[in-house]
Amino acid sequence: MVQSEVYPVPPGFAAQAHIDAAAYERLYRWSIEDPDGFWQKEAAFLDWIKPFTEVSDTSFDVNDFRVRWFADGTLNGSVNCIDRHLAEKADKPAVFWESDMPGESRVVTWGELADKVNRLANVLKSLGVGKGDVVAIYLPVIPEVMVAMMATIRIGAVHTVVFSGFSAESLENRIADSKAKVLITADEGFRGGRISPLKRNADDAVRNQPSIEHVIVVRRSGAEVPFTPGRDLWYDEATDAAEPWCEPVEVGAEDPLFILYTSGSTGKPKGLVHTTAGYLVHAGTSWRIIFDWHEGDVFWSTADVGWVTAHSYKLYGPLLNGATTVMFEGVPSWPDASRWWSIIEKHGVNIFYTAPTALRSLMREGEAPVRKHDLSSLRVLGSVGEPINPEAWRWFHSVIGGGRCPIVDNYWQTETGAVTLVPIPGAIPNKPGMAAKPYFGIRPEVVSPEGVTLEGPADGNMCFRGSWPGQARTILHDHERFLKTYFAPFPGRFFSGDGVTRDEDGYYRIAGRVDDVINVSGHRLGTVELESAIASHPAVAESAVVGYNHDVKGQGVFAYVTLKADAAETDELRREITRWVRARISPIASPDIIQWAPALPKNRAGKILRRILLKIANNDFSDFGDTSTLADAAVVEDIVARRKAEL
Ligand code: 6R9
Repeated sequence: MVQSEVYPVPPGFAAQAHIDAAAYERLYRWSIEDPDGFWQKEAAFLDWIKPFTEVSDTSFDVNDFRVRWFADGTLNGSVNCIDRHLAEKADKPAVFWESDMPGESRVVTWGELADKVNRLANVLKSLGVGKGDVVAIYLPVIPEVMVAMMATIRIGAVHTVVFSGFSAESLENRIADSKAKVLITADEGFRGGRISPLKRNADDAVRNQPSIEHVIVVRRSGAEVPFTPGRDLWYDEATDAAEPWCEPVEVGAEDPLFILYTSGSTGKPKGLVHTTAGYLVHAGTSWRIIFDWHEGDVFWSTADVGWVTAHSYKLYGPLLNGATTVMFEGVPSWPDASRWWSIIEKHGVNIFYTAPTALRSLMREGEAPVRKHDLSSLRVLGSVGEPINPEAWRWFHSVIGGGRCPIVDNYWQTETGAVTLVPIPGAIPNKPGMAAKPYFGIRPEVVSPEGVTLEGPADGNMCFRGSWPGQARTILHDHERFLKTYFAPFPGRFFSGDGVTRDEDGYYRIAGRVDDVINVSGHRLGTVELESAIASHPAVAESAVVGYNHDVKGQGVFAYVTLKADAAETDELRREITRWVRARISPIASPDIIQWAPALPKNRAGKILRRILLKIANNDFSDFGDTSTLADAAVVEDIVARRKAEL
């Protein structure tokens, strides 16, 4: 195995860090030998209404599955995220918000945040929202998204945040599945100088969804938008008229906190359910440790609020710790490629957390846009969402971090709630591209396809043995699918769906998905979901989608499309299919390449041989392995000839 480069913990960093190498060793061992003792101590991070008496009751056996943490305790999430900081911080900034439009910004203090949260909670209550009801949130990256989430959990309701870049149809599917009672949206959103018609999408999404009784509309652009009296309310008018105090509702530790949809290897996005106490303990304590946040630090995560990264490490983590965060509505490339760097300089950001795909696209702009700004406030950098390639890692480290900031490459998933693998910055030397070592209480296993747990340096499936508090408890309405997807493949362990390599130093490198999920710019897309969207186009007979290697996005969407007999293979139809997918899922899901294929390679049972299609998509035409199962070998030759002709 090649010895990869090692970047030691920067001089002086360990001495000021929450966790140094010795503390990591000691606490990790404790967390594994005595998980209940460890997590009981961590749970003291929260303010409880009624303390719990039992720490955990867990089993990954699919016939006797249980994941319960701190189960008889009670609490309220919004009190932990907001109220408890008010005595010290009412006038201090909670959020520095930067608009898409340069020069336009807002500062939100903890006191203002609390006021809005209480008022909106009262509005929701007056609309009949109560404990366990679902509130859907379809908002851009504006402080109101934080208010909406906090107001929802203040009254014991459950939020489901839907990425504002998703189409009306994607929003509708999530509302239909979650049976949300209220939808909170905005008139319009801004990104990169472009306007997105959020209210219009919201109207389309709820038209046939009777579960939605009311739509609350934040005025973001101030444009005239359709308004349905009786059903719709303006956020500003309703909150201004509401009382400024709302008694927080006491909820059980295992009551649901939120639902978040993510793509899986079947067509339908799954609504992962996170519960209150376990999630808040894991997200809140780990956020402070892995980013080595100290009182007074300014933290910025560039993630969109629709993803789990933002839930745990842009919203809940900072809120639980009373930290000041930057929120930026726009994109890194608009009006020019120095936008992010100007924001870091303006707010003196100390901890900056982003995704490899963005770094790769900014790298292409060279160093000039970076050099225009003073980034000396930076102390810690973070990366998440996909494996970070060593070139991007080095650029991040030297050009953005000035060679002095550790990079916290944290690996986790919507399902795991918060971090599982991470180089804790004061404790673990960096190796570029490696998410390094397990977080406290996490027991990683590299498992062979036959289900054998491998020791030492090894390649295999990324699994975790034993429960941790932040893990999702179920898929909404589909517990069977939850067990089948995550706990049945390798009995006794949670299976992530990722491949992994462990080196001779016990460092882990995530190799990417081993299931039918592709990772485009850090966003998970199910190939089956993409295929059904494409195949629903009237001209399409069938399609197969694979993720091919893409310089900037990590993976790109490569779609093989078989048309119906009466349709013609034109560039216009390619564009139309692309628009079709954008409208049905989102622009993220747009096929990068559409390859016409008169037929798809299948085995005799009719199963598409994706392995072959993946090689062709990566322009690798050499050796297709065992092709004896192909029903018709000529199909592959034909696709190869067509692909070569287009290169
Ligand atoms: C937090 C988040 C999860 C999938 C996961 C894996 C990939 C995330 C990573 C990473 C390598 C990292 N992934 N972080 N791969 N290194 N540091 O992204 O959650 O949106 O559910 O995606 O993302 O493939 O399985 P989610």
